[in-house]
This record gives sequence, structure tokens and C-alpha cells, in this order.
Amino acid sequence: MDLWKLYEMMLRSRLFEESVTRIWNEGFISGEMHLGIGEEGIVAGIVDNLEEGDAMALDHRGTPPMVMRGIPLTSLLKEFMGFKDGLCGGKGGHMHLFSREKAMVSSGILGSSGPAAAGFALAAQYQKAGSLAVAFFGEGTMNQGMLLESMNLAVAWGLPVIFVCKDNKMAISTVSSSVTGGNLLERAASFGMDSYEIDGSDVEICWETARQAAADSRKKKVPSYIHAHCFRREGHFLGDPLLRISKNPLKEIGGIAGSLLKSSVKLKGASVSGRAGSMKTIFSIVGKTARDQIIRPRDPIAVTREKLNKDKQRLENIESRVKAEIDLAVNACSKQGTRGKG
Ligand SMILES: Cc1ncc(C[n+]2csc(CCOP(=O)(O)OP(=O)(O)O)c2C)c(N)n1
Repeated sequence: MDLWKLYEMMLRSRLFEESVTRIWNEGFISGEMHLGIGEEGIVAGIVDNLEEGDAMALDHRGTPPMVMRGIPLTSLLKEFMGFKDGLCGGKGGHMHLFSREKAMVSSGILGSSGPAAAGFALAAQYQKAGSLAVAFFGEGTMNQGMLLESMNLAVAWGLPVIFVCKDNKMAISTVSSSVTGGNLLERAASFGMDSYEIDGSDVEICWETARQAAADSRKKKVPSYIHAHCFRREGHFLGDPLLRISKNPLKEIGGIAGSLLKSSVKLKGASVSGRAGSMKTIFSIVGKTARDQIIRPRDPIAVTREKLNKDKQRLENIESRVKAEIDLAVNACSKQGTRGKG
């Protein structure tokens, strides 16, 4: 394991997504923007264990795997901005990405990474023995039928798939545990897969777990399940109202107080106790989001930087090189002109 390389991979993804944030805030990317900030440790650990021909099926937070697997940054950013010479002709945006060369696909349809990865793995059995496929998804998606069906078939047919659950505890504004029965690790294990629960902020643990899972997939032709805990720094998507309210309640509550009040006194609708229950849930989720902001989670990049801090010069060299790469991509896109023009 090369911790310097892993640090560089994670940093490239983080700085790229921070640039994407700025560009989105300026209005040059239309629609929603889901970031993978906080998930870099898990992604780097997995990607660094992949070989040529291995496939990845991604969810709506597909930017970090795309960046770390080596998709050119300019082509990715142009795709997000809707340019015709973007990775998918500017038609996919950040959620529907595809690369034939790197065997990667992403989708905003939750759970679809499961069947896509199982399909890749089934094809690999015939066409490229020894290859494997990875499926990335969140813990909220572990309640999606097609994902569970693909786990079942992967075990039954001996498909080399690594199922990677990135657990940030939230599914948009729902606390995932409030809609999930039982224990997810046990659920995955009950299909007959080796299942690992890890700290996604420790890239060394992520890498070592991915190495083991990849070795089993390649040699024994079996799937495995990795449940990695991580955090969600920017809310569900950029501009998430939940995050805005919890960061600045006094300013933001004013904007929604009227509609909350109106819905709570409306004659038609749920019972009084039902409405009171919903209000309680809303305020408890806002409170939880606010607390999560105060209790800073372990950031995989900060944790790794701390470990490498002895060689400050080498760190600075990497940081300025990666920053220059990203500036180059951003400049290439801003030269091309206004949004959506190819
Ligand atoms: C099949 C399907 N159902 C619902 C949605 C709407 N949706 C988008 S993201 C999301 C929450 C996903 O939560 P999780 O799987 O935990 O991933 P996270 O966003 O937290 O990374 C939902 C319900 C969707 N995109 N696809």
C-alpha cells in the first residue's frame, strides 16, 4: 500500500469537487449536485485495488470514483456543465456517467448499481476471467429490492462482485435507521457473503479490506460486502435546505415558518397528534444535522495528511501539483464559454 498515492487520489477528488461546488454556485451547472466529499477514503481503497478490465457501477455520488479511476478532469467537468465534448456528450450530467474505456457507469436510480455490477461480473466470467465488478451505494439503498436481488444472484451464481455500502446514516432527510429493520451487515452476511464493517475515514483499513475482497473475488469467484462508515459534509446535495436551516436557523426558519404554521392549522389532513409528530420529526432532524456540524467527523484526507505530516515538503509538492491540474481543467471549461454551449 502506498499511502502517498492514496492521499493524492483522495486530494484530487476533494479539490475537484470543491471546484465543482464553486462552479455550481456560480450557476454554470444546472440541476442538482450530489458530492462524494467524505467518501474519499472508501473510494481510494477500492479503486487502488482494481486492475484493468475491472468494472465499477456507481450511484448518484459518482464523481470521486470517476476522478480516481483516471477519467480526464476536463471531460468530466465539461459533462457536468453540459458541453457537447463532455464525457457523455453533455447529456448525462453528474449522475448518469459512462466510460466504455474504464468500464464505469453511474445512475441516479438507487439500487441499480447492484444489477449493473452483477451483469459486468457475469460477462467477465465468460470474457475476461479474473476481472471483478464493484457496486457502490448508500445505506438507504440497502432497502431497495433490486440491490438485494443482485446480492442473492451474485452468491448463487458465484459472481465476483464487491458490494460497497457507504453509510452516512442519512437518506436525503430521513434518518436511515428509522426505516431499516435489523442490522445491515447481518443482512448482507445472511446471503452467504463475507461481510466487513470498517471505518471509512481510515484509508489504510479501506485499502486492506478492499485487497482481501478483491483477492477473494478474483480467486474464489465469490462476492463480498463492505459496510464503510463515512460522513456527509454538504448535506444531501448542494444547497440542501436542511443544512442551510441547521447552519443558520434564525435566518432560515423565518422563510418556512409561515408554511409550517399554515399546514399545522389546516382543517383537512392528518390528525393533530400526527401533525405534532411530524413537527417533532422535522425539528429533531434539523437538530441532528446541526449537531453533526458541530461534532466534526473524522475526515479521511485530514487523517491521512496527519500521518504523512513528517515530510511537509512532499505534501506541499503534491498539493500544488494537484491544484494546478484542477485549475487547468477549470480554465479549459471557462474558456469554452457559457453554460450548455458545445
Ligand atoms: C429508485 C429510487 N428511489 C428514490 C430515489 C430518490 N432518492 C435519491 S437519493 C435518495 C437517498 C439515498 O440515500 P442513500 O442510499 O443512503 O445514499 P446517500 O444519498 O445518503 O449517499 C433517494 C431516496 C431514487 N433516486 N431512486
